[in-house]
Amino acid sequence: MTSRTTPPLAPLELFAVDRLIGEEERDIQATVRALVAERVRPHLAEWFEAGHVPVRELAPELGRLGLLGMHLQGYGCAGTSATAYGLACLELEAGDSGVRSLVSVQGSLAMFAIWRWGSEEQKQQWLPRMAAGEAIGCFGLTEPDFGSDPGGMRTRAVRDGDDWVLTGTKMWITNGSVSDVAVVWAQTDEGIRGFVVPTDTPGFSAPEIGRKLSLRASITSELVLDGVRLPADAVLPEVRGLKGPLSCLNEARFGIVFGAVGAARDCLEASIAYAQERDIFERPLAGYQLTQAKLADMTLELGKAMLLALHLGRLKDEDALRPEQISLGKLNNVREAIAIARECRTILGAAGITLEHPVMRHANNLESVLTYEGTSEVHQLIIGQALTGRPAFR
Ligand code: TGC
Ligand code: FAD
Repeated sequence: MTSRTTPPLAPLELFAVDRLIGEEERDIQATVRALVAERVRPHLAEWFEAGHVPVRELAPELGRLGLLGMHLQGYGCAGTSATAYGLACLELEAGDSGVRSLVSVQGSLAMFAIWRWGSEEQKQQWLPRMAAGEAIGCFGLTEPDFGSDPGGMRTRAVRDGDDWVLTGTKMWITNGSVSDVAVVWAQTDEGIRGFVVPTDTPGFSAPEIGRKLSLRASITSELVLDGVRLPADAVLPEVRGLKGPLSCLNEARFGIVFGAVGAARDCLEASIAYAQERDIFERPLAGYQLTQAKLADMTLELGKAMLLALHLGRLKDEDALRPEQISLGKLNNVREAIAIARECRTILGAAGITLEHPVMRHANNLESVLTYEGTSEVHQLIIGQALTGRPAFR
């Protein structure tokens, strides 16, 4: 019997992924990791248990590091590479999917919609404050009866003189009740259009959705638009049709491709650390072949997910990333992350069901991540259409 041990390697170290990441991107990643360690991780169990996250306090700190609208150019945004943005999402989600979601919705959905499709006045009015985390944004696409099929939305904007009047309900909206501005998508006589809605406009309310078992360190709300009257210049002038909101989803889904790797990495690292310390039948759990088979298989999937994320990041940096390729990454990486989280939970035994360890919190969060930004089935159908040329959504 041998007792020889070798110094352990971290799972992604084994893949030597650092060699694929430039120095500046590595620095950004390390900075976000440090922020998460100092400012987020110590509070996560408490936030998750309370079903609350201090968005107003956290956002300016995220803004100071340039994480809000991070890969956008101008208007106070950091203008980093897409890969750097992805790596930031990875580190944020290694903390908690809810914190990554806060950043995704602010930067990739609300800010991106204004940045890509807004007027110069809308950009000047909102983007610098949103980049600084002084103004919070949300993105209202989903409705109670239209999630996967947003084209069916019933929220309607009608002209009244020069004004627009919005009526309808949006559902499952991240940051809704803490937002200063909502980007709301609505049917009009000219097709689907986007509106920039200050949340203090009469007729707007955002009741919070409670009793969630997932993404508890994130705020989720309804948006109720009860005859919300907006001036003519509230509409996003540069886009009509579903491609407006779908173009924003591309950005947020890209961040999730990386983010899911972060959640999975955190689970794997936590369960390896636990297995090293936990004695079972008088020796460490980490030394058993069954445990090592689990760890090896999970490391393979984690590393493949990371390599896929980095490949998609490079494609995006070359402006060559197609939406179907983002679907490959979102489908694979979230599906594998949730499988890893569940397998890691088994290694922790009973201790794994508590908030003393991050694993089941990640597993529960990943249930939302699997569903939002296009369910697994929607991404299978997008990939199926790419492979066959036949849309099978309907
Ligand atoms: P379809 O007929 O295929 O397309 C309508 C128009 O949109 C264009 N298009 C896209 N444009 C940009 N990017 C994309 N990815 C696009 N996909 C399609 C398309 O070319 C067409 O343009 P045009 O000019 O010809 O009109 O649309 P469809 O009605 O068949 O729906 C397709 C489907 C099912 C793939 C799509 O609707 C879909 O993705 N459904 C899922 C909805 C979803 O993901 N919702 C997410 C809401 S936001 C959220 O969840 C935030 S969670 C918090 C967080 O992110 O952290
Ligand atoms: P449904 O569309 O009703 O789907 C139910 C099931 O049917 C799923 O399994 C789905 O895959 C399947 N299905 C759908 N179409 C097909 C098909 N053609 N063939 C076979 N099966 C199919 N939305 C926003 O707009 N903004 C936000 O900020 C936001 N934040 C969210 C935060 C959280 C925590 C959550 C959970 C959701 C959030 N969403 C947000 C909503 C999210 O995008 C939707 O939940 C998602 O798009 C799925 O819609 P749905 O829940 O209505 O499910």
